[in-house]
Amino acid sequence: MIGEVQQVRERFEKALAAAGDAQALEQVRIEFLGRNGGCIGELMNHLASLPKEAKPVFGKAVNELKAFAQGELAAAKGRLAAAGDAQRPRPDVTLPGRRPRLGRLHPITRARNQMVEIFARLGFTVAEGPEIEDEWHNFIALNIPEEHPARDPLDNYYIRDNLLLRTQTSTVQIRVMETTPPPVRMIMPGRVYRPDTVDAGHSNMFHQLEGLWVEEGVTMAHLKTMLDMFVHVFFGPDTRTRFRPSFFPFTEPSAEVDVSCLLCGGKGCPACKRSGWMEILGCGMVDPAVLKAVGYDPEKVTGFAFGFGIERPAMLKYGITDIRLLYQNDMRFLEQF
Ligand code: 2NL
Repeated sequence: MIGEVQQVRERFEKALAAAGDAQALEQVRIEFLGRNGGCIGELMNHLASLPKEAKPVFGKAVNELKAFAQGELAAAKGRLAAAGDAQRPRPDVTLPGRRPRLGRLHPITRARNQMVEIFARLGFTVAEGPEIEDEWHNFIALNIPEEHPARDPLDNYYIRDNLLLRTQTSTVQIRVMETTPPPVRMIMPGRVYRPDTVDAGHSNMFHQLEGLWVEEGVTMAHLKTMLDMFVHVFFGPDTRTRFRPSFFPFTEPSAEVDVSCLLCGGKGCPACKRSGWMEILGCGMVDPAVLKAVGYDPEKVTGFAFGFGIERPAMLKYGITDIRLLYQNDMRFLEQF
């Protein structure tokens, strides 16, 4: 009986060697391993007629043949598939690839990132807050009284009573101070909204970055040093600064800061209206009334604050002459940065 198993094995090997394509292989599989009438399966039918002692030996031999046939068939199938692949034309890996369309950061984002990075190196952390605000955070805590023109309903985007789009990011500074004891040294970049008529130089939505440092012993000297350092890194080491006395309800004393004209270097040109200077930011020592409003003790801590728009310095740096280009998502414009 073992001889019969050997015979089937030899027939299988011959048939397999002769099978040249997938269809022939499948025929071989059906002939030898087919569920109904496959030769190897049929061998098992002899089992019943064998003497008891011979049964295990025979059964083992048939099972080994079955495993062998399955393995050989799978290997032959693999060889056929590989040969087919070799005949198909292969991709030319020396051709230049498809260049991926690289994205880039919006010029406002780039300018903001640079500003944030400079202040981060001076020890400032970043805070953000809501764009919809109440009158406490946008006006009252900032010492802007009810009758102040900045609170005119026509000069603000009111959503309803006591709810408006923020006009400056000082709102975030108020929120931080209300929830954090001093010292705080933070910058607040973000969008702000004012119903101005839109033209080449104005937008009713723009970006602002405000800064605040409150701690025991902070003076106007710290303020001047920080802002000088910022201007020299952002606009270049040859840029000069000028602090002019000014007034804001939330700072006392207050100043406006000019930089030497970035286009003419200070000689005077149309861009700086022949003055040689460009105004870029407002600043001052935080008014004691503001410190009191957030629960700080103005007898113990002092602080400075400053604020500037991101658009104007960004436009000066990148040579953009119309602010509206920044909001139109025109790829021909944006791809230049
Ligand atoms: C500007 C420039 C400024 C501030 C913003 C500020 C924030 C707090 C307290 C005090 Cl919480 N001041 N921010 C200070 C000075 C100028 O923005 O020209 N604003 C009208």
